[in-house]
Amino acid sequence: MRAMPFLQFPQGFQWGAATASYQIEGAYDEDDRGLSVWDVFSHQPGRVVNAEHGDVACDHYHRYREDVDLMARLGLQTYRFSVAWPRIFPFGYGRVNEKGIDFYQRLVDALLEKNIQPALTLFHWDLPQGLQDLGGWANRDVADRFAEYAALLYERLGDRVSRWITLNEPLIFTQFGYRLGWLAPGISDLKMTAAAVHHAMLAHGKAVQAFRASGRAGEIGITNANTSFEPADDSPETLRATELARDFETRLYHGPVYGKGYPQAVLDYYASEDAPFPIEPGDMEVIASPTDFLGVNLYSRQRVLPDDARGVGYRAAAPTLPLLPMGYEAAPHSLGDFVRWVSKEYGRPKIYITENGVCDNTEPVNGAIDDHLRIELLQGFLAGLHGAIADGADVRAYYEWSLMDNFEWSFGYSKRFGMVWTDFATQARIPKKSAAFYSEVIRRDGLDA
Ligand code: GCO
Repeated sequence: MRAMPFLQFPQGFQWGAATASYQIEGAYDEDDRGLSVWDVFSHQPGRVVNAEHGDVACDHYHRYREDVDLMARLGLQTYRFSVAWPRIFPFGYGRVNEKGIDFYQRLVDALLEKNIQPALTLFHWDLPQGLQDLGGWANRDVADRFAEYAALLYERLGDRVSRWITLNEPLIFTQFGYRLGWLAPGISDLKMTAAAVHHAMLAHGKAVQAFRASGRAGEIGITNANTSFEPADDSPETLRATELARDFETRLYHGPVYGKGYPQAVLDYYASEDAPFPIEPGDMEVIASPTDFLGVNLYSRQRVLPDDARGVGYRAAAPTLPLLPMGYEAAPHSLGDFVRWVSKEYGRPKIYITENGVCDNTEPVNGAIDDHLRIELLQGFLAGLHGAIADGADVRAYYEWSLMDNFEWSFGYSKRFGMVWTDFATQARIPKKSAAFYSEVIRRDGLDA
């Protein structure tokens, strides 16, 4: 028998997993935590499948020690989590809540004890409701409030956290939260969307500046949501439409970080809809404050066609690959493709894959969860990533989404992304077959082709 070729990842490559505060913590009203937009939104009728919410979620707030032990048993080398802003500032600003800071200090200490490097996301969608009441991301002041919150965390956690992510997926929380209304705060208003996008990017820039001013050692970057866009055919119109998709969904959130500004086509579109970007002098310089890495989240691809009937000039073409439970295509090649593209587009930045994963709802049979679809697709994603690295992309870490099944936003608990099964009735955690697969990848620093 011939040995299978082995895909060896580079020396020092880190393997991890990711979660987010509202999706796992629960304890929504404990230790003086304030309410977030997600507490309010998820309790409104019709917003979340089965009227589910994150009041308890994975009860991680009480079980973080066991969860860190579990991470250690799986062999994780790094763990990406987010801080719930309303635990630190119950209203978003003003009074600091020491109990909230204490929780994250204990969590980080537990990680460090197990030799797991913390990667801290400052904002993963749970904006304090107190700030939403003032207009949320549509109010320019939010950028300064965010920088103050960030500065406090640098001061109180920066002695033990050295990897910082400013925002998770501004594309998603602005477009789905302020234009489509499918996510908190559930608004549909194009003017507010333009404001939210710009203020989110400004908040990112101010938080980067605050990090440099803090004098803390370490690195900081942004995490964007991505789709690998593919032209559905070779016509010049379709190629042009694919660039427009990249403008509206990718370059809008990356360009300004790398000093390229917002794409002109996007600015023109919003202006033509009477929703101009509220850019003030100096803003673009703040947003372009140099970062240390780029966080890449990616789950799938999308084929693109031109569409002149839509103001944006493009639309998604019909899927040709099997669909996953989330409704998008099973396209493992998309990770390597996107990483190649983004690496080239922005001058080969250092990249962390801050999220990649698969929803696989396979149920336990005799206590075992054989989530083979997840394993198969992860193999494909990782093989593609290996190829992109071989082609020169500077990728240093991979965080699987997610450590355990959790609250999947408007899908509630109906979509399971975990490598560990969460029994939401008992809070038992059962590692799935894909967890064993991933542990083996970590142990060998690679996988069979
Ligand atoms: C996102 C969020 C995660 C999701 C994950 C699975 O990418 O939308 O960062 O919180 O749970 O992506 O859909």
